[in-house]
Amino acid sequence: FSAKDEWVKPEDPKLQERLEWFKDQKLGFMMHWGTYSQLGVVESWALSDEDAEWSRDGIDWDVDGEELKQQYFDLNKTFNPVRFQPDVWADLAAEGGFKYLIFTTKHHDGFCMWDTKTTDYKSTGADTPFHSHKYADICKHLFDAFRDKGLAIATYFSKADWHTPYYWAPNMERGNKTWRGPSYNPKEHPELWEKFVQFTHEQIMELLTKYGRIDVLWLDAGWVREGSRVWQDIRLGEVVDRAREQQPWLLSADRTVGGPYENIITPEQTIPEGPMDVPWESCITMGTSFSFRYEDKYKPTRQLVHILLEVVAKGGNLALNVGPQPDGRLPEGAIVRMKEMGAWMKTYGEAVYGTRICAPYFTKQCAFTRKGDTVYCSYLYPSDNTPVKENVFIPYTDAVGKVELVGTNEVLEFNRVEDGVSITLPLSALGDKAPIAHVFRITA
Ligand code: FUL
Repeated sequence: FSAKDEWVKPEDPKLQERLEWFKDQKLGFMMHWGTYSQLGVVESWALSDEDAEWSRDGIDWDVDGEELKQQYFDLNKTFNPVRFQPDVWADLAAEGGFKYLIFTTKHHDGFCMWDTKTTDYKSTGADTPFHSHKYADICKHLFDAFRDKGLAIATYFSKADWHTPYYWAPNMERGNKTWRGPSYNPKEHPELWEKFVQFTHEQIMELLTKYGRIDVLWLDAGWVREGSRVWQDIRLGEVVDRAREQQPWLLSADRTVGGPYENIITPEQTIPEGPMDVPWESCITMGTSFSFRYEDKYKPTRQLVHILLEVVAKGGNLALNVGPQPDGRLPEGAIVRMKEMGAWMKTYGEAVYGTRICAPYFTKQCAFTRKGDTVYCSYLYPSDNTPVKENVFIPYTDAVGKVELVGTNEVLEFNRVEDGVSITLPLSALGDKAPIAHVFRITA
């Protein structure tokens, strides 16, 4: 993660404090939802010729080029998620143990999920059948519902916008195919680029001033920045500074850009190899895609919990992504897993929330965390039928005075052995099926 070396500690003590708050949260609920959800393939990318092979897979478009793009852009005319119930989503997220929401206010296709003044290409736009629905201003109702449940709000916002005529994104290296946008060169037409900058700033300012308290501005499309291909400076720092006059707690994640506005590093679909001491958050999909797929396969709850424990043991947060359905409901498979994760976190959350890294961090079998003087070791079982042995070895070499089993609070026998501790599990912990993990609470 190259940006790791460019991470800059904010000077403002308030922001330093907010970063500690961020590290405490551990589990975010990310959602990619937009008109693209109707296609059931992938978010926005069907617009990109460069990515056509996979992003248009199974979409029966017998047109090409601009015509195809028009069909994509026309998806607003059928976007009508009449079964959207923000309170139901918020309830599920709270039950699942999620502490904050990360929502796609606008993905690369430029469709705005809030009532912006900058374009009619939005959930409240006249062409969108949903515009007259009581929840048409999706961001407003979603953010309010999640805040009511005590969750914090992060706004995903794509800097790239393939809908506005002020954006230019040519496919420079690969032939003469272009992404959406007029062929002007921002270097030759700074006045057009400036329009794009103003348009983007206005959108972000709307979100940050009219939609209540926002905790994190999560800016995607890191490639839109000076020095990358042909793009020019989009001066987002100006917006963040302005927004902070009203929301001094605001953190920003300007992905892969580094510098003072990338407060949080955001690896995607991957977990760093070792612990990282900068604030970071991995976004990982529950299924295979960020946006809804009809035939998607979700990771088992066991694997999702193990991913979370690995991320946390390495000092990060997990932004677990679910793609809502075009009708406005969450997929059944996702709901089941959210509930199961929540049930697990109810018992074992003390080893997750509010913890910090603790050597030896993560071995394939064990995930360590620390809260004050208490150390937690989650001993992971990869599957139901992994044998559960009575004596468990954990590679922890610091002083150990007492070991308890989280969940039952039984005090466990242990022996100091070379390079670690051997813990004896009580009979009650030795069932036929391996649990997701045994979690040990260790004090000196
Ligand atoms: C990427 C985007 O291009 C993907 O579509 C997705 O939104 C992911 C979280 O970030 O950069």
